[in-house]
Amino acid sequence: MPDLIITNGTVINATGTVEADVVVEGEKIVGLLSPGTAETAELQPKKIIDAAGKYLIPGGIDAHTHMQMPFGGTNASDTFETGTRAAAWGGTTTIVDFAIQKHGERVQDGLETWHGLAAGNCAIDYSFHQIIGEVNNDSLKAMESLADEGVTSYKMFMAYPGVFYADDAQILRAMQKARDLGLMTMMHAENGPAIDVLAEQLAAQGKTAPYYHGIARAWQMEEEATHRAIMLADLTDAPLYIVHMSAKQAVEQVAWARDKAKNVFGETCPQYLYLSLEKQLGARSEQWGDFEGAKWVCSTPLRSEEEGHLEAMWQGLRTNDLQMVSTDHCPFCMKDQKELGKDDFRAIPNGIGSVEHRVDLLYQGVVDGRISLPRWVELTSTTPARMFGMYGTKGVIQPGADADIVVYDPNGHTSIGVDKTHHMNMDYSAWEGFEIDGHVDVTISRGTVLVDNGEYLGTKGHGRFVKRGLSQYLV
Ligand code: DUC
Ligand code: ZN
Ligand code: ZN
Repeated sequence: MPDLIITNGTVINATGTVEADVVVEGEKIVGLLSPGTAETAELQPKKIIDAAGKYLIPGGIDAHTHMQMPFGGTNASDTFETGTRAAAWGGTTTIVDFAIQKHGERVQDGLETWHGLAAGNCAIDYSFHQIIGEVNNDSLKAMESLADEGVTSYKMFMAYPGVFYADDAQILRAMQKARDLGLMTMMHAENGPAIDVLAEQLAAQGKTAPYYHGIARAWQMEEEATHRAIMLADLTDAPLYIVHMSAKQAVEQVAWARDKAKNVFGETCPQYLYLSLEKQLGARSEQWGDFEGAKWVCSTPLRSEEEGHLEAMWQGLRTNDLQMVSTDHCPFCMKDQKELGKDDFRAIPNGIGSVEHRVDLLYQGVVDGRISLPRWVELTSTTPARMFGMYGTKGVIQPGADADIVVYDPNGHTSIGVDKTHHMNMDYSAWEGFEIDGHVDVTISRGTVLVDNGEYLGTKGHGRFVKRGLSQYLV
């Protein structure tokens, strides 16, 4: 006897849409039936969800989050508990967070620490990428056991000198290792040393408002680093995934590499599709004392809409020069956190919180005619699963997959704001006032209903660690 049948919905996979009833036993999807055949076959499920007029989509996979990340003298304000609960509210059933090896630490210890932070605290399933904050002989050796631990991707930073920064020689050595091991190299591609000089010069001129964060992190810094990362990946034959892309010119570099059939991939984030330097950080935050702009200080930075960066991100999603939309969820409250940079933008902790809104914000792209329904699912679930070695279990509604399913109402409505729908542990919303023409009605994780039409039924500790395989996206 099935535990659950979701009837009368339209199932949307990356491959297309079909009217089907979805049958769930335990944690798994066991069948897709033509509508009505469950009754004819006299299947008597323990529970029925009527999804007439609704979409059934595979649970969202946010492959870039930073729950409780130590950064800029503070910690990201969502813990694994609060952040994964908020994710469930927004239709995300899996996150891939970043375990951190800091300078002077062992990679194994960093991974163990992050397991300790997440275990027993997550509402949804979780996995880890490994940040290699110091490339040396020990960390290169430690990379050899990552795949056995289910951690098949690692991240380096071309930014943040003195914190996570890796120079070209270190990047080259790590990429050689990753190529041999089949690991995916993820890159924060911004020229950190040059950015730091520009930031110092701006501050010396008294230009310390949040707006100048984006001026120091000019698009040339992103284009240059992206190109350099691509060339090092080409030389070493290592697959490369550039995270949180926001500059038109940097995406052109990825497109150029992909046209040469390279295994080079690009991710953008909702903030680079919808939020801009003009609208969020415009003239008002250039004024001394207007600290409002700190809400949108993140890296890479918000860019100019007038210069076409936002449009280029949408175009990249259409042409598949960009394959994924993750959030880079790294929330900080204004009070006591962003405020650390009240007198100097360089001290504002970098990050925006969006883990709750990604599926909705991308659905608005469907409503606005920018992407199709299957592409929405591909960007938010299927490609993250394939890119990071989870496809089949996650990222698709088909027999044998985990029953991670979202019932999405295309006729519903979601108003985003700190006092409205927001469950993230933040005292503001970077998305205040956004209105979405759709709604997450029900979120199901491995057969368990976490969110049911405005009611939260999830539990801390339901979420399990996902051991990932190697990328299933390479050519
Ligand atoms: N960018 C952010 O905005 N926050 C955390 C780290 C990063 O690279
Ligand atoms: Zn980054
Ligand atoms: Zn990040």
